[in-house]
Amino acid sequence: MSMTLEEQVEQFKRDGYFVVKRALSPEQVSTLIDRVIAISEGFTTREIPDIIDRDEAFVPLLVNPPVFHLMRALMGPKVQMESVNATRIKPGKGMPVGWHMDSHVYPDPLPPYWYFPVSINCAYYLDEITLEKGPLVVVPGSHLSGKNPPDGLSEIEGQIDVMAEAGDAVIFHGALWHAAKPNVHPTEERRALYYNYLQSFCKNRVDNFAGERSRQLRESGPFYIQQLLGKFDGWHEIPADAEEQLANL
Ligand SMILES: O=C(O)CCC(=O)C(=O)O
Repeated sequence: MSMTLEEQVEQFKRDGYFVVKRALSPEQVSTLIDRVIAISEGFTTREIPDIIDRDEAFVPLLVNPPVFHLMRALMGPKVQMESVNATRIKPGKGMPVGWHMDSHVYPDPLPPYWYFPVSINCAYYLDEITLEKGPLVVVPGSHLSGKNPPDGLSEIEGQIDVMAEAGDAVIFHGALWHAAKPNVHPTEERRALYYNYLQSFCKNRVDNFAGERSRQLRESGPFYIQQLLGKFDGWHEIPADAEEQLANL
């Protein structure tokens, strides 16, 4: 049985992550795989940055309903994007990522409301993620620890491998301790997209949306996309037809 939005929020607050099953349809997955293959030509790094400006197929996912509704329930209505990247890890390349957290903004002592996230990352997995493909590893509840994770990929008590089917999304709190195991599958690729959402009061020093498509969307796109790409400074109205503007994306 599917969970209510309130139950999803409660689980996220407790664990620091939540798996959104079937966030993408099989058709979307197959299109996005083709686009990731096309834009990744020539890259040898793990991450392919600024994918909104590389292909328009990545734009609608900014406001993909099953993720975007939950994101706003968790972060409030004025969320922005920090970055949007892709990875394509070919067989034999491995490319693990050691323990880290994405937000290093850490008050000490922690305020009572510290589940409140500065950022939440959404990883869309375009391939089934098995143990061989190198799952995301998380330490549930570590977003409330107030501590940094150890370096490397050493075993941590309570750690969990997060398996996913193609099209699932995993959203995780910026302070959650997480890592990614290597892709050791002999023949299959591991492809994923990362949509990192940020509180609007945490302006980034680096603009990851400096390309022409991003600039046009920020100037004249649907309201929520303008907001996500950083059009507004400080307080601003949310127009009554903001949701309707997303209907044709
Ligand atoms: O690829 C993954 O499963 C996780 C990548 C990661 O650690 C990150 O995006 O911060």
